[in-house]
Amino acid sequence: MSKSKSPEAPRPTSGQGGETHQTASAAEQRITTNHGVPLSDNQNSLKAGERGPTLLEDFALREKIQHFDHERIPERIVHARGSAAHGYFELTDSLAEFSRAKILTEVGVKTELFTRFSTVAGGAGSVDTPRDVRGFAVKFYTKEGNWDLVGNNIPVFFIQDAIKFPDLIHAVKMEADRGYPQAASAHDTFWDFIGLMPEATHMIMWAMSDRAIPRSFRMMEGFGVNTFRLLNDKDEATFVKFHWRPKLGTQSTCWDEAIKIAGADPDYHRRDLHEAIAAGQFPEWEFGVQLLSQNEADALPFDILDATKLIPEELVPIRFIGRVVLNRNPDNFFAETEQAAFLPTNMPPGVDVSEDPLLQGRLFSYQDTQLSRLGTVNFHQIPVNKAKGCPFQNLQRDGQMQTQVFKGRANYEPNSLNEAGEDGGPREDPNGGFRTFALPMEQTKVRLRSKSFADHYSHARLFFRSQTEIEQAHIASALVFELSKVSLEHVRLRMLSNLRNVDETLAARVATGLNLELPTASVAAVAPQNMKASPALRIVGKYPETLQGRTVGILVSDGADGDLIGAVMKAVEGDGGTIKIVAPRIGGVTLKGGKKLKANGQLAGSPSVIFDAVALVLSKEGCAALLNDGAALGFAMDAFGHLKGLGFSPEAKPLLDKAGVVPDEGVAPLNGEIAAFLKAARTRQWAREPKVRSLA
Ligand code: HDD
Repeated sequence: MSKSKSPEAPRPTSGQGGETHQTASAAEQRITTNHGVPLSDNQNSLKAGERGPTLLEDFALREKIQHFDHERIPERIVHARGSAAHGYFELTDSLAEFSRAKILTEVGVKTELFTRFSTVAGGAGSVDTPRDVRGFAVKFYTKEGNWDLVGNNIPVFFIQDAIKFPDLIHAVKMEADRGYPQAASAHDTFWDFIGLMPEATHMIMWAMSDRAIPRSFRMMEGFGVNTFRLLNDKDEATFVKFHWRPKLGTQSTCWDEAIKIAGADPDYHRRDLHEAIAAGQFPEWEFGVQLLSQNEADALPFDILDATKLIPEELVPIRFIGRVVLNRNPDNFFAETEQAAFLPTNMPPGVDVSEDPLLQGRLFSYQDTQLSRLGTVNFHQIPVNKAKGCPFQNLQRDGQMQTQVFKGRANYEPNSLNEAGEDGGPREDPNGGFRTFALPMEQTKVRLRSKSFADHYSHARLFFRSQTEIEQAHIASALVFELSKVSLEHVRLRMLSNLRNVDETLAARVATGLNLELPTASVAAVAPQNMKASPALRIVGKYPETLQGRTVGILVSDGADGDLIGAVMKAVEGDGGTIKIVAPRIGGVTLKGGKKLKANGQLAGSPSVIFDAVALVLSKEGCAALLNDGAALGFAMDAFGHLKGLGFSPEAKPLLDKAGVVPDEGVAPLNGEIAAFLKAARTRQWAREPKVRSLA
């Protein structure tokens, strides 16, 4: 073989006097090894001759490859896929009567925080929109240490006792022998487990509701789920549940849409959060508490230590005490989002746990899991985890990746080194320090579930019966979808038996959807009660009709009316919405009159599922050219099917007709009048649903 260089593929010769596209202009920008040795060539490994083998001596190559080989760390066992942002909490109403935590008593003070949203079941590389619970974890960097509220977008949980958590997660994740399905609860092992755990039925109602297919992280409610305690100056305790309520309202996708988004944009939620913050549209939540005394808790017909139960707002109203704003994207995904370690054990003085047996298990698990994920007891020194705005100091020493350089001899306590003029190190603070609620106890050791946890169906019934008809139909249809993916008939039948205890009409609808005979009802440990409906648990009809946080996609063609496009853009943006132009080709189109319009997305890669509303502004010829284009037809058909507002220039009508779009209130001609389209674009067209989909 010839040793001469190939003329087509010139060898980069950076650092050897040859041409290079990237030489350092200043010493500070020089690329170096991890130990600071500047490099002259980052393009070529060191070889014995131009075409010879690579030399072991090449420390720069070895270091670079070795570091790369170790880039991955274990992903979270659950909640592996997530996205995060920095922001702040501002207290507007003091809880001094109930808590001595400064963050809950200093009105007007802003506390930095870091929030990570996640799905539960899928791996780190899974998609954003499966049917799943969403994690809602907040780390407040308070003056008195980090406070981590590690919640979800659903206020209850599947199980009552932490000892069942590994079983739950094994059942929902990929099946053990085949390694699928990824990020989906619609499979045998999940429903097998759920059917055998009637305590999960309430959570299942939520997981089958539209709450589990959120439109955006910005449009999710957050809940601390477990019951906690607040402790005041006198160490008096009050039970507390934590709530976040999104300013944009709680909003969801349609199931068919969520499935399609998974293909069109697997990073849909991640992108949405990042782009909103980058555009200065800062996501915001009201932060609230439900407070109740021991007596009030005792008077409830359920146990507040049972995480499968919620406290209806109609019984104990939420007191909103502040706001959370997310205003800064992380600089580096790995360093911040991936290495963030949330610990339910992180609480400032004035906040304390309850005896909820699910929470009690969590108090062990998170600290433990961080050790295998982050590899060292010093993970609290990673910048995103480090306490800010307060000193942290103790006598814990050494360990892998220790970054603190301690001075002096005081690594034990008590000591009297100060008497010799040395620094004696930090001391405990009986007044300002964390104190645990002095819960009176004299008990027998048992492995028992409290009888007060035995009612598994009343809250499931409460949730289902509190929903609008639309939402009830979605729950029934989601159950049909999921159980249709179950291959074991006895598993389907068992779920139907359990559902009869929730609501007979629901069980019958699901049975019809599966084309199965209704089996006898399972025996409930405690007969379900009819609780007073809680309209607060609905989504439909509650979120604000606004274009804020919503994106309108305009499909355009060559020869389209630029004035009309401009008018739609102005109106949508004026109302707080975002516009994306979609064109058959990414270079854009030439409008009527010759002006060019650039596109944000190409039609095949920008289906209507990624927009909240669409407008089709086409020329006659442009429309004709798209009539046989599946992507164009799908654009209109899906927008209509997903109950979106749809505006169209008169020339685009043939495309709508061919796509099966039937005029209704949400389908608005754009002939000089934009108000009707704007109105339609601000919400979903629920009235259309029965015409486009058969629901259970
Ligand atoms: Fe958990 C992560 C939420 C019960 C054990 N959990 C994790 C995250 C969230 C929740 C949001 C991701 C945090 C992040 O973004 O890094 N978990 C919950 C809620 C629960 C719950 C709301 C019920 C009230 N979890 C729960 C139990 C156990 C765990 C009962 C174990 C006994 N959870 C973990 C964990 C994780 C975790 C294995 C995995 C990775 C991590 O902690 O950092 O320790």
